Amino acid sequence: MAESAGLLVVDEMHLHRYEPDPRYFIGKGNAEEVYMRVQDAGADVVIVGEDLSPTQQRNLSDAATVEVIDRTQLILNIFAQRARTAEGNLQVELAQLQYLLPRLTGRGTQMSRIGGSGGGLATRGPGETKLETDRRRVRSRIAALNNELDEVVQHRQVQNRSRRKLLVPSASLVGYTSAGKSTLMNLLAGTDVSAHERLFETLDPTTRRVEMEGQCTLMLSDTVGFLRNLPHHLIAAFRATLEEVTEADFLIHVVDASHHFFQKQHEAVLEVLDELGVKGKPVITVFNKSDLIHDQYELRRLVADTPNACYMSAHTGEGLKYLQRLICKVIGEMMNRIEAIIPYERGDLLAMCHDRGRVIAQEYLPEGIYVQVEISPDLADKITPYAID
Ligand SMILES: Nc1nc2c(ncn2[C@@H]2O[C@H](COP(=O)(O)OP(=O)(O)OP(=O)(O)O)[C@@H](O)[C@H]2O)c(=O)[nH]1
Ligand SMILES: [Mg+2]
Repeated sequence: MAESAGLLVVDEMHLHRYEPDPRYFIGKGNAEEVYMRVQDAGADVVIVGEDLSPTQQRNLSDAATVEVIDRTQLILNIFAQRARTAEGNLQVELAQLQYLLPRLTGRGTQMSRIGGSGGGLATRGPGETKLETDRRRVRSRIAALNNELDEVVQHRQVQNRSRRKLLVPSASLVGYTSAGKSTLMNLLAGTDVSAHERLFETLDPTTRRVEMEGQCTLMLSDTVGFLRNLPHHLIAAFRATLEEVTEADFLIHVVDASHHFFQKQHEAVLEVLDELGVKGKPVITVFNKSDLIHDQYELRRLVADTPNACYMSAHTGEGLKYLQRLICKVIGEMMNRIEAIIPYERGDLLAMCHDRGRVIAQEYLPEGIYVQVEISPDLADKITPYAID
């Protein structure tokens, strides 16, 4: 993560404690060792791979004589570097300020110092003006950001609603950061979404209409990657992603099967989904990066043990056909199959069957057009008046 933030790691310490020290997190003796090693290595910044209380962070920073960053702050810094759109920037600023608020002490703040030129992180922090702000001002800024985000969210909901009127089934790509969601999005949708081995490459969701070789059509969204113990206020800030995920008809969970800890990552994503209140949606599990795996037997076993799963390489395209078939299968299961005789004057309904559904059979009869079609439940309602048993 530190490297993803653009930092050069010059030294590492691994510590075991039964309980975090309330004052320094790592214990006073360890804090003194950190100071020595910071001096030796000439480090600008110390990163602790867990979350610190504001007091621990302050004390440790005093002991080390350099800035101390905890896990959440590091993630926030990566987010700040990745944010590209206005909404992305609003989300990151909101999350940073929420993190900052309990850490404001009137003697300057950790967050603002990173944003400045002092630290080793070249990021866009909340900005210099925040340095002088008191809690009240931060709170009012948080309120203003929330309002701005509300507007953006409302605007998108309008878009989503008109998208829903098309009644094409929608799916969200979800998964651990760097699992290959954007790479898969590009492969399926022919998009040009940025894919990179850096963490959290994607911050803003992208949605495209995708056709699976004429067999089925869906609206596919690429979303922000998840992470083990994703801090809660970060989740709250990423409403755009949340909405895509909670509003999708089904999810495509991309797992980097070549990763040493892919099982843990798999579980972490399921946990985050649970926290987001996403339950009961159909999930397709894609074991990705098969090109990096030698043991194909293991992959097959994984797929066999997981419902609605396939393995593939978003990089080489291997296994793409299986995924496409799986997607059409899941969509098919969500659709209603109807047989109807549509009167000749209702050509609009016939056109709808062809545009939005999958016509399995069609025949011109004297009393109308016989169709057998798979179509979403909402559209099926329009045809049921002409349905035959
Ligand atoms: N070898 C191999 N590399 C892959 C495959 N899929 C993705 N990658 C690489 O994995 C890295 C991460 O891919 P992304 O598509 O950016 O991953 P992501 O899930 O969108 O990541 P975030 O946006 O950070 O959540 C990139 O360097 C990709 O080129 C694959 O099937 N095989
Ligand atoms: Mg991505």
